[in-house]
Amino acid sequence: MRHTFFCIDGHTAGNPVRLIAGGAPLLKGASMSERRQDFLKRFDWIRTGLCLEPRGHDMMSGGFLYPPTVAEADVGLLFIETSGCLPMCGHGTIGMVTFALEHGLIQPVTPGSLTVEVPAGLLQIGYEMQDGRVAAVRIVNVPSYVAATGIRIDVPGLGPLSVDVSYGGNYYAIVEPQGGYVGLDALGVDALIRFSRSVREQVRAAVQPVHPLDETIRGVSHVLWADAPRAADAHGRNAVFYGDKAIDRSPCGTGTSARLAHLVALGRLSIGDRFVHESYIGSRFTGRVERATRVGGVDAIIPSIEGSAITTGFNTIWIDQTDHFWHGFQVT
Ligand code: PYC
Repeated sequence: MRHTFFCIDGHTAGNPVRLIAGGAPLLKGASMSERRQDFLKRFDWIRTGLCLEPRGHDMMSGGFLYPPTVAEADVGLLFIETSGCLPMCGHGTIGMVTFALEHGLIQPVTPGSLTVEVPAGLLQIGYEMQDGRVAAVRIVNVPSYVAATGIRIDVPGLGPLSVDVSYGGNYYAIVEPQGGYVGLDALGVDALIRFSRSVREQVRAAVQPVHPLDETIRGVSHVLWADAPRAADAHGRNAVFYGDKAIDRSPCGTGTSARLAHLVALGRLSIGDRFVHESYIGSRFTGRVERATRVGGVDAIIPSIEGSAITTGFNTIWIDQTDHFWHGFQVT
């Protein structure tokens, strides 16, 4: 049996985005969160087939457009990547919204703005068009908050670290420079991946955060290594580890949101502050602390992130069940 998926491929600030514009499965569920669970239960082979080798690679991510389940939203997004279906993905949202607008897959009621439903909640999106292209997408993200602080771990080869956990649509273990971790360039990608696995495993053993409004959003999935910026006009740099082998090429939208909540909690940023965040490869998102809020009785912020994406081409992909590797594989 051959399944055909019509994809628009591209990247947001260097990290891949595959928008599956044709071939999305029909899902059950009264919200995008319930549809995410239904997709994971019945259609996860589509994710592994399209994200893992031989059709994808370690960093591959993307998703589908769906009709929203709430009247105030224009469109729903479901994210896929190598490790699963994230509740929210910032670089994925910037990419999918850009590709969908540029190719007429979304016709906004109010040009320049959209309300997007994702499993983690509702996003307010602003975008700018220039000569038929989307020049920038700004996401006002879900409430972001610090879930745990001062988790002590000991990473073989790096030594003792104190790690905080913050939520920006996914839960992040945040490692600031300290002790054996003096900055990203001293480590390099291979060591970052190796150390990140140990950090995530130890932090998971210490804390199991659960979102106060949606218990399906749980557990530390990502590790954010914070660093000083390279450029004089930026405010920070980071590398985010996700899946089993990926370092985000973009500055990571949900990671930047989690970091903004973290910096506000530490008293280093205030409401209204702007934060230019560099990625491992030097691409940028501009974050902003929009306002204070509360989530499940906890202090939180509403962050925004702005960035841009580029389409690299159309890709018609077959998942053919006569192919021994139809469901994809990963070399670990
Ligand atoms: O941009 O939110 C993001 C993201 C999550 C994982 C990789 N990128």
